[in-house]
Formats: sequence, C-alpha cells, structure tokens
Amino acid sequence: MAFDVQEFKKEYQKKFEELFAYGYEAGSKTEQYIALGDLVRGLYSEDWIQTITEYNKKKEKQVYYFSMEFLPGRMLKSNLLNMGILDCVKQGMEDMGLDLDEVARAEVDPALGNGGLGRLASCFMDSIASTGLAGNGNGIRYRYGLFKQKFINGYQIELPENWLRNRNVWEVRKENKAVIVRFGGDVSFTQEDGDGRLRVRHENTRDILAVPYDTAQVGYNNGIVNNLRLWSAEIPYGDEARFSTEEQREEVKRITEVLYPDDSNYEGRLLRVQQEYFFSSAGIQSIVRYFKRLNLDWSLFPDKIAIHINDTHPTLAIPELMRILLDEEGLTWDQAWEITKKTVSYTNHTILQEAMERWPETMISDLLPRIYQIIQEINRRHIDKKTPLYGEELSQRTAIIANGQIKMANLAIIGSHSVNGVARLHTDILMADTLHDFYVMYPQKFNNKTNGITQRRWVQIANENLTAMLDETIGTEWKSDPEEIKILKAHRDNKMVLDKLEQVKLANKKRFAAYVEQEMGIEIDPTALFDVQIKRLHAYKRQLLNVLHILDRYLQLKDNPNANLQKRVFIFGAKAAPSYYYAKQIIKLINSIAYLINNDPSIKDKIKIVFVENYGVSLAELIIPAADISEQISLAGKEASGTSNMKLMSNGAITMATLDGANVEIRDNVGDDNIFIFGLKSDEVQEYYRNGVYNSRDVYDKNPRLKRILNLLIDGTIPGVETEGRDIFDSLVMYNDEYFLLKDFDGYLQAQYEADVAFSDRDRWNRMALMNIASSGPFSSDYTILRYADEIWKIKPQSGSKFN
Ligand code: 4GP
Repeated sequence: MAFDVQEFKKEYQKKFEELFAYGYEAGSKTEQYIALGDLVRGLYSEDWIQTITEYNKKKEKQVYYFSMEFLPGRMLKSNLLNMGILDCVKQGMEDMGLDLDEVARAEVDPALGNGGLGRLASCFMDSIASTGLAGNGNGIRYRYGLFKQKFINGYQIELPENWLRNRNVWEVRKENKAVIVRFGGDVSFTQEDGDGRLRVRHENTRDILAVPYDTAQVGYNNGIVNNLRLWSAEIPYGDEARFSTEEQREEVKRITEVLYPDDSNYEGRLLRVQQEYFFSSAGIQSIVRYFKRLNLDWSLFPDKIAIHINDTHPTLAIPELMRILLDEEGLTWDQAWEITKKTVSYTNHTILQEAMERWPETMISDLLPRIYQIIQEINRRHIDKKTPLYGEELSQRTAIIANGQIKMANLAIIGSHSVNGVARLHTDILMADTLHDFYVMYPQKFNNKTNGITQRRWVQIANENLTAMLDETIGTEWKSDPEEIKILKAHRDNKMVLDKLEQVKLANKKRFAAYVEQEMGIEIDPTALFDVQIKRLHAYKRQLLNVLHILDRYLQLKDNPNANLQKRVFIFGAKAAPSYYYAKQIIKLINSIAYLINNDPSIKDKIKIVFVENYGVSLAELIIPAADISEQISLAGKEASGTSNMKLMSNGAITMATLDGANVEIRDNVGDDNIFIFGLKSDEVQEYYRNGVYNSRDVYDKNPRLKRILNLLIDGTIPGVETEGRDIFDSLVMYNDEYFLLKDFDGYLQAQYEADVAFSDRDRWNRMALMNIASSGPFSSDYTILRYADEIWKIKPQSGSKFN
C-alpha cells in the first residue's frame, strides 16, 4: 500500500480531531489508538470491498471456517504489517512524538477463546488471507471474553473481561445481514397439494435475531481482505412485545454473553448448546443466502462452498444445512445429504474423553425439535446402511444416538467428507484407537494436517530484533515464504551470527525482565536461562513435572549452596478453568513455591520463579522471544499437537519435550542434537494403561530423591498449601499418578541436566537456537492452510497470489 510519512501524519491529525475535537497531543493512549485504528480501517476498506466483489463476480469457491473460538490478539500492528505500512506509521508516530508500541498496547486483546484451538483459528484466518484464499471466519461475538486472571494470596481469581468497554475499531456491525435463529416450538407435517410431498411446519418458536459483526482479515502484502463474521444475539426488531420482561430480554442477551472458560473439556449445559446452534445456524443461513444469489443449481453447492468445523462445537451446522435444504428449499433427503457431506469437513483437536461433546437427547429434542428429528434420521440411515456391511456391533458403536445421548463427534464424522487430526502422531492415534471404528468404515475420510503458526505475528511482530537480524543475515524472502528461513543453517558456524543471535535474545530477555520487575516487583537476571512453560493449566500438560524439577534444584542448592547449577528463571503462564479444582490447586502450589524460593536468600537468585498473571496472546508475544527453553512435557499421546512449541522454536528456544503431538515432527526437523527428548513414548503409555502394571507408590518408595521432593508437598516446607500439597501428593503417590509424572521424572532430570551443560557452552547453545529458527519454516500455518485448501477444501489461491 503506497503511503508516505507526511501524508500519514496529516491524515492522522485530521482523523483524531474529527473524532475527539481536540489535538492528538492532548489525547489519552486509548484515544490515540482509536484514531489510528479508525484510520487504518479506512485504509483497507476499499480492498475489503474489492475482495468481496471479486469473489462474487468470479463465483469463486469460498471456505467458511466455523469456530466457537478465535484468539486474534491485538490487531493494530498485525494489520499495519500485512498492509505493508508498519514502518511508515511507526516513523510518522515518532515524528509526532508518539510511540507506536505504546499506542498499540492500548488495544484490548480480545480473548474470545481459551487456548490452542482458538489461537489456531486466528493463525489460520491470517494465513488464509495471506496465501490469497477466498475464506471467511464464522463465530460468536462474546460480550465477555475469557476471564481475567488475578492471583490473590496465590489463588486464581476470575474477573470478567469486558473487552468491549472501549470502542472496538475493527468491527463493522452489519444490520442488514442479520438472520433469525429459531429455538423450541412445535413441528408438524402437512400434505401439500400438487406434488404430494410432506411439508414441515415449525411453529411457536422462540426467535432470536443474529446480528453479524464483521472484522477484516488483511492478507500479507497481497491486497486481499477477507472477512471474519462474529454473531451477536439480539431481540428481533418489532418483536419487543414478545420479550416484555427483563428476564426474557436477559435470556436473549445471555446467548452471546460469555465464552465458556473451558479448554479441552466439555460442559453439558443448555446455554452452551444454544450458543453452538446459534452461530452454526446463523452462519449456514448467511451462506445459503449468498449461494442463492449466484443462481446456480443446488448440486453445485459443494463446488462453491466449503464449510470447515473446528472441533465438534459447530457440528449442528450439519443438520442445520440439511434442514434448510429439505424444509426450506425442498430438496430430497438424498440430494441434501450428498450436498452436506461434500461441503463439510471436520478437525478433531483432542482425544481426551472429557472433551468429547455429548448432549442429552431430551435437551436437543426440547431446544431444537426439528434438528433433533434430522439427527435421528441421519442416525437411522447410518445404522441401516452400515449394519449389513460391518455387523451390528461395530455399527452400533458408531451410532450418533446411544444411551440417551447424542455424540457430536460421530455426527461430525458421518456428516462430513474429511476428518483430520492436527499432528502426525495425533492422527495416527485417531485412526488406530480413538476413532478406529470410523476409520474402518471410512478410511478415505481420514487425513493429517499438522498445525502451524504464523511467523508474521510470532516473529515479525513479537520479535523485531530477530526479524532485523534475519533480514540482515539472509535477506527478506523468509517473510513471504517461511521455508526460506532454512538458508540460515549455512551460518551455523559463523561466530558473528551466533553472537548476534545471543544479543537479540538478551535484548528480548531484558524487555521481559523489565515487565516482570514493573508488574510483579521481581528482579530477574537476563543472563540466566529462561525456562518457559506457557499453556492452559491441565493435568496432562504436566506443569507439575516442571515443579518437581524446580524442587529438585531447590534441594540441591539447600544441600550445597555452591552446587554447579545453571542460574534459571522458571516462567509460567497458565489459566485454569474456574471449575477445574485440581488445576487451581496446582496454581496455588506454584505460587507458594515461588514465594518460598524467590525469598530464600540462601538460593542467591540461582532459581527464580515467575508466574505471570492473565496469560494470553499479548503476554505470549512478550515471553516467547525471551525464552531459552520451551517446556513441552505432556504425557505422550495426550497433547494433540501443541502450537506454543512451534512459536517458541521459531524464536530460538530449545524444546524440552516428550515425543508427543507435533514435538515428534519438531524433533524430525531440528534433529536430535537440537532438542532435549525424554520420557515414555505414546505406545508405552498405551501399554501401561492396558496392562495396568504401573505402580507410582512403588516408584515413590524406591526413589529416595523423588521421595524427598514429594515429601516437601506435605511436610510444611512450602507455606500455605496444607490442603493443596496433600491433595497433589495423594494424586501422585496414593492414586497412582494418572499422567506418569513419577515414571518420567528421572528422564526429565537427566534431560534438564543436559540442558544445563549445553547452556553453559554459549556457542553450542546459540548454534542450537539458530538451528531451531532455521528449521521452523515448515511449521508456518501458511503451508498448513495450503494443504487444507488443496486436499480438503479444493480451493486455490487467487491468481496473482504468490502461492497460486
Ligand atoms: C488444543 C490441543 O490441546 C492442542 O494440542 C492443539 O495444538 C490445539 O488444540 C490446536 O489444534 N485443543 C483445545 C481444545 O484447545 O479446546 O480442545
């Protein structure tokens, strides 16, 4: 986008005065930000209109990515970067005495997701636009995002996150695109004269207005601006009389009021299923409305539309599309079913049983009577068709409805043409185990799409120092084609480059240290090893294993204050679901240990523990560039992929990992010398679960080093964790340690020891960091998305895109 600094300054001043009726110098940071955001939105609006007009004109096939969660992060700098005007705007702001970074921080980070799944959706939206694909997002405009986390006395406290308190400059309310979503009501059938077909009458419904708020998804230097559509629930115009009581009005608003604060866990609540149907139905309705404008035969629907469902949360899109095609458009069942299956594809993000959505049949039949009938019919036909082929038992195991419950994954698989996992190992487990019955029936549906991340946000924006260094060393090709970063490998033995890399890391560590000092009052040494574990708090992710290692070091230093240990700062960022008691106990434990160790003068700063409050995208952007070690230590077979592993690797952190999720592929790419691997393998874990010979009590009794550590949890050493320490101790020792922490402990210590040794050799460490950065290109979500486009959605980048 052509734009010069002088012109920008003029425009900015004008925009500010227009909005606030005084000069920008007098404005607050928020006002300065709003003026800039508003100006930027104006700058891409022409491309936005142009992109949509082109798609329509060319009747381009479009993909619609349905996701209950999006975690875009702050959008200002990302938009500026993708528009190609970041440097110009930075300069202009500076000329006017403003600091772009400071102004950018006034944007509220929209936390419309929990963790990996939501952030992946946002990396994908960026990559879809940046590779030049015609794609749209479809989700919910939650009034309140994921709770704001505070620690009080070491305990997690959840506060509401009112992210819309200031104006959201990026969204555009599209009142004329609103649709009605119907709940409840009575379904009856009438014989229509003429064709003799049954017509469905659905009456006495509770009608909710779904109003879309659109947000532009700006592609990287390619003039493409796609759309992310988030729906908000409102009372239908003119229908106010039907919602006369406060209670009735509240009920409508409640549908899009809050994001369920659960990660990889399912809450079988009525409100949740309302949310799921609400945004699925609204999305499907707007797609059908668009398709009808194209004036094509219905059979061409899958040639023009691909609908992707991000985990099972939007699965009701399947019966909803069926409903519209059958009841409103008059297609036959077979026609509608063919179209639906060809259009929809599904990604599974977790094999954890507690995350598998199942809804009580009565809940669906009451809330969505027509949808319920359609699900029943899909199920009946499935069983009828499969029983003769696969026998009664296997067919029944794949039933959508069983024991009074509706299984959403089964519906998603049966009603779609593609099912993918998010890392090679994860997909293998799906096929061999979790979804094996379906794999037997539909082998051709299964495929793997290893996750990816966008280096635009996670390197170019988060790590400007590294970006400048890379540009200088290998040129700028890597920015538009991330694989090109591999050229950096040629510099692995170049001392000057390695030193520069170390300087970059040090600068980022200082930046984070300044934040920690200011926000938490903790002083940390930027030359220490920064050991980072940032992700949701979950037992399977094993933050506790990290804790056991910290306690081991603590004891070593207590025994011998001069022990030869690398100085380390352990950095945690994690939110626990408010109802996940055990995870909250772990938070309290870590905070208490931090208090104990950080204030123990005999430790002499050889260990510091920093548990940042309110971890989210913006904090990740600060922490990841400063990391030396990336902790990816989930029990093998449990983490579907992980994506912080890829972000950390791209920023030169060395991965400390089990062979789980995408760690396996990271190892394959960086090689054994540039990663620390330990622990049980996935098949070993499976074997233990099957034969049941693991006995954690035994490990505790026989391993004195571990015993001493575990006893710290219950002997009063750690202040204020009488209950937590005991419960956690019991889970590990008395209740057989479900996630094999004690089993993997020795291997973990050994790997950590090796990391210490490696870190003390600066050249070696810097070379490892360089190799990680240089090997991170294949984990770009641009490539992941191109594989989705090619193999699942069957869409091609726009002509003119470099990926075409
Ligand atoms: C997460 C998985 O736990 C993580 O391994 C994966 O990288 C991410 O999805 C993206 O695919 N799952 C969730 C969830 O966030 O809510 O199930």
